[in-house]
Amino acid sequence: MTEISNYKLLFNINSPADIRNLSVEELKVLCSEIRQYMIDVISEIGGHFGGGLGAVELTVALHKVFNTPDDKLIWDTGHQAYPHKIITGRRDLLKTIRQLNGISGFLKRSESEYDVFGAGHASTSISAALGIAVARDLKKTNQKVIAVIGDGAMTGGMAYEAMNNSGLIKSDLIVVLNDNQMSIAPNKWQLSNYFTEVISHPEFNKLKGAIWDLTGKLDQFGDRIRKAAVRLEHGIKAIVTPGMLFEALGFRYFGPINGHNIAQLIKIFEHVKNLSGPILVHVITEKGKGYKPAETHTQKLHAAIPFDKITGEAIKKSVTTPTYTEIFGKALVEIAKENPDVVGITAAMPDGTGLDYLQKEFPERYFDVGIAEEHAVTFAAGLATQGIIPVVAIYSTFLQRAFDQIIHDVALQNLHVVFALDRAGLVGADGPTHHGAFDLSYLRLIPNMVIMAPKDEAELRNMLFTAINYKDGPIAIRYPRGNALGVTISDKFEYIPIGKSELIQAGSDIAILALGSMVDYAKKATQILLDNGIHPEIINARFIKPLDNEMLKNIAERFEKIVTLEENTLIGGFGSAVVEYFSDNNYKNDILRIGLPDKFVEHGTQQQLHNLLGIDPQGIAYKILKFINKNIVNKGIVA
Ligand SMILES: Cc1ncc(C[n+]2csc(CCOP(=O)(O)OP(=O)(O)O)c2C)c(N)n1
Repeated sequence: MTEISNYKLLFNINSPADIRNLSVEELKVLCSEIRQYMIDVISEIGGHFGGGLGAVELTVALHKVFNTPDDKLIWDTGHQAYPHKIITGRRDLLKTIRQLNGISGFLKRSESEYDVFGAGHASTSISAALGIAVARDLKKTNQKVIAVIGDGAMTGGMAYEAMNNSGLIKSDLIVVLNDNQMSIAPNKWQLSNYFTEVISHPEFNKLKGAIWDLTGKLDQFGDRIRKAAVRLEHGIKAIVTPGMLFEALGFRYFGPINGHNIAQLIKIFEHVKNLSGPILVHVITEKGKGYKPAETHTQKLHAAIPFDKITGEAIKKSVTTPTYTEIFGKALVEIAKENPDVVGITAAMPDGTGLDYLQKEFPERYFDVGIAEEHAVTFAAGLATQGIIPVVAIYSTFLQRAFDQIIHDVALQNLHVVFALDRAGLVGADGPTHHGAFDLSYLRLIPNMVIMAPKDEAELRNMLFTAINYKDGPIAIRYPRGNALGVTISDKFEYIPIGKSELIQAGSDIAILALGSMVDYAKKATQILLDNGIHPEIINARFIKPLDNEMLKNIAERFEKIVTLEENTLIGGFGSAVVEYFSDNNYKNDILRIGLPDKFVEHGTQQQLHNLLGIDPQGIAYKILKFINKNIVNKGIVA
């Protein structure tokens, strides 16, 4: 379906320069072709979808009016930038998006000169754009700087820190607020309600024309009159437009503009292009625009797995085991039914974290705080001071944002907050911005923190039960993205003694201390080791902090060579903790640490990445055989 003959214009567009001479009518055709191309490609390979569909006209208008890449266009989060990629020379590469060696699903500086600032995590664009604008001022050049931020990303505090600073610095900067009233889930942005109220007010609509007239004429005046008029404009707008907050922060507000009307978008961008100081253009768009299933099922088609183009229904390959996310979400509801003090907190990811189950069952004990990870943690700390048991469910990668809140607001006061870190380890297609590669390192150094990782879904349930019933302080569980192993689950919960590991299989030649997802890989690697005459002892560490010192002592005394296995960066992770124990206790055993390298791992499937890094069962077995100087005589087959 992506044959060139189906498209009149799209395949002539190899860079934004090619769209600058097109008429408005031609641009409309181009926009519908970009949509069709996105539908054709993404229905086959999956990827972020709804945000991009809604930003097509906006993207085309920005590249038409501004002289990219000299003018600097900075996208927030990056999942909505597929149209941007398509018209900046990566149209044909879209078929490779999020695949091993293919283009990234987000913005990436090394990928294109049009990707001015890398993204993946939300709410960074205004800060980055201000930095770029100030650098321009210092270097006395004159590029335009434009940040595009979604209403979802506006729930992140950093956006306001950046706006406040922009208002102080007064550098020339245009912020485009792409307002589709959706985050992934319905947005939790309080200002949305305010905008809706103002915009639908009849007085606003009467006055709007007059205000824009004034705004349009301002720049024709001389300096003194202009200054006075600008003040007047600010004053009037502050009273009658929805931009009061932005005006108060020092931005000139323009909007709201219909974000699917390309002619109007071009007109407003042409107008604000030459204005000075911080400008905010408020654009209203519809997520999923132009593709009915994505307009209707906005949340489901924010990001899609391959789907039927007609119905929008996902094409599922086969019946699979439940995901860790589902297991967690359902277990939380079971525990919450018994314990009325338990509440759940998500930062804009109800489905992603499995908290949607709690939302349905106990809406009053469920809190979506928006993309506000720092706030989520301190909010939880406040709840915990009053005897509530907050379960903060945040992906490993996004909890990085709340490092100080975990230390200062939770751990220092030794508050009982439960952290549930989904997507710990390599996440696959989302790549380096989203891999959960660092949580063991950033949590392990915090006093009072207990950290667990389950070997399978049954253990995840028991760890959640343990964490909720452990009253002595902060406690974290990290578990991987994707389907669980399919083990039998008991409907009874079991408390796991804090700091106790589990012997999986006794052995005599080498000890493998495995953590979380790596326990299963260690078991699978055993066959190759056995084929080569090596009998490993396998231990499920369960706890990274506190470590099971009794087990470590026993292992140190029985084995000369020890291997640690983890899906976390080797720096400061589980292996580091074990090495510290050995060093502190004067043990001289040989230790091999297997885990993630000290580099950012690219995107690909989880399996491909494990294989490339030698942390799949086969790679693990080979590394162990090399460690004990064994020639590999039998390569073995791993399921
Ligand atoms: C710090 C952080 N938390 C959570 C996410 C997950 N996330 C990705 S996109 C998104 C919604 C963004 O909404 P918005 O900015 O309005 O963009 P839209 O998709 O609506 O265009 C969320 C919550 C993230 N990328 N970064």
